[in-house]
Amino acid sequence: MKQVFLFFILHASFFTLLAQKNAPEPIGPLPLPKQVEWQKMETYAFVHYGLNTFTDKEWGYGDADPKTFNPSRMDVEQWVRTFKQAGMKGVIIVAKHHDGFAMWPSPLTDYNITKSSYDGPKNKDGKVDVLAEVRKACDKYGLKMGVYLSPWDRNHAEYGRQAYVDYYHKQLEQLTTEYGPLFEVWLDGANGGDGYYGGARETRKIDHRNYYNFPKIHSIIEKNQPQAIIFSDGGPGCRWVGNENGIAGIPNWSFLKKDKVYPGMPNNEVLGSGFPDGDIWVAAECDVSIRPGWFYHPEEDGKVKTPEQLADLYYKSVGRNATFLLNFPVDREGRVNAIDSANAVRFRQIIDEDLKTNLLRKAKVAASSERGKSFSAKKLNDGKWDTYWATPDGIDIGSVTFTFSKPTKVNRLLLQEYIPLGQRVKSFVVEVLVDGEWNQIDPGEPFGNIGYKRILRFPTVEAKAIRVGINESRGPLCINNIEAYCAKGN
Ligand code: FUL
Repeated sequence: MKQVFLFFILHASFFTLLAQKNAPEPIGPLPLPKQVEWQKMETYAFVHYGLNTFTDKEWGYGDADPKTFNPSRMDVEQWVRTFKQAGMKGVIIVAKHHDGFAMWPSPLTDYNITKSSYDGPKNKDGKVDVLAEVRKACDKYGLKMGVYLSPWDRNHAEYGRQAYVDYYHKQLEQLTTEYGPLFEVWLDGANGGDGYYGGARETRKIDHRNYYNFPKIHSIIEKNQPQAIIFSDGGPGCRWVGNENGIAGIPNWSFLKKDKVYPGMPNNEVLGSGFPDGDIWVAAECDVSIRPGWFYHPEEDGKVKTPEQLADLYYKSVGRNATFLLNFPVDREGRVNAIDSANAVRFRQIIDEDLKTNLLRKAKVAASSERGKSFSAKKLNDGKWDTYWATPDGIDIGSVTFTFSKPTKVNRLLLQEYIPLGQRVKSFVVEVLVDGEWNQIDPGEPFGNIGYKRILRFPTVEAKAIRVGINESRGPLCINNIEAYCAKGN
């Protein structure tokens, strides 16, 4: 009898062990490890600076005299220091905008920074080089660097013909070999139209889909910068969110359909929510300027987004499974303007204060089902990113309840799926136990889905417990993190 009993114990623990070890099967499309690392950056800065800053334009025609570029007190370190204080994890610098002016000493064109009035620090070849300055400052402050290289070039005489495409590929080759590791390469979608084009001053139409030879562009970047994320309307690394307001859709799927997306495509509103049944992983990036324009215009000094507006955008981008790319139009002195810098730094303080103390860290947690000890609900509030709560195979719904030791004020809930195994949750709700009754919170927007990160804001309640119910998923649940906060003044 004793032996039979022992056999059963061993047998049972053998199966428990199996259950513990066996992680859920991934459900594609899946992110590459570099896409996961990129999304963890969450917020990074954009810099639009160039001839347009001095000619007061948004889209230079390509005919402005390089001498017009004449900053009086340029200080690239001041930019990067500001970004660091604003919690930005990287900087994407516009190396060349549509006007074709190169911010580095490109030997391929005379339309470059060495022909300008700028007399700043010199690079290893003794030339002024804004990109080299950005690299140095990024290294000093521990930020990652990225570049924007506009495919449209309104200065180049050969634009619209093959010779320009070869030129563009060579520029890209240079940028991706001479400035160290890049985390992102930004290929905007505004292509073709009228321009100076070496004096021709005409309109040139191009075939958006094929003209630039995107497969070649991607292979250059992948060869020289395998860790870089390639941005365009359709990826392949990350995608435009379909608007320039800094706002992601609800729901927001990190999937696109390979055959339906390409740079400069029409109907880009689909990019806000992605495709629930997509076949490639291309998460959304929300680009927005801290001012109405991408470039500096003195008359916009009174229109800088406030810290509160920026915080709102953080919740509508990072809080909706996207990244937040905040543009700083460097001013005519060559600095991040004092108003922009103050607002950006205060914005970060607001977010840090809002999300300061995770109230669930010490709460008791229980789930409707668990896959075994290694995937227990306790993984949701253990403070670790790569441990997660999972449900057994065949169980694609579930709920998890956090109970406080005493009623606690809350007004934020943050949820994360373990995206290396795919984005799964299709719909969920959150309820709070107040005075013995369960009530659904009101986030003022649909709950949507989750993905890498979802943050809900709702009116403050004093709850004894919080319950997250997942009603629909593409497979067993894999949730790595749930946090709750009580932001002040809300
Ligand atoms: C767009 C451009 O046309 C704007 O000037 C700006 O650079 C924005 C970020 O991308 O495609």
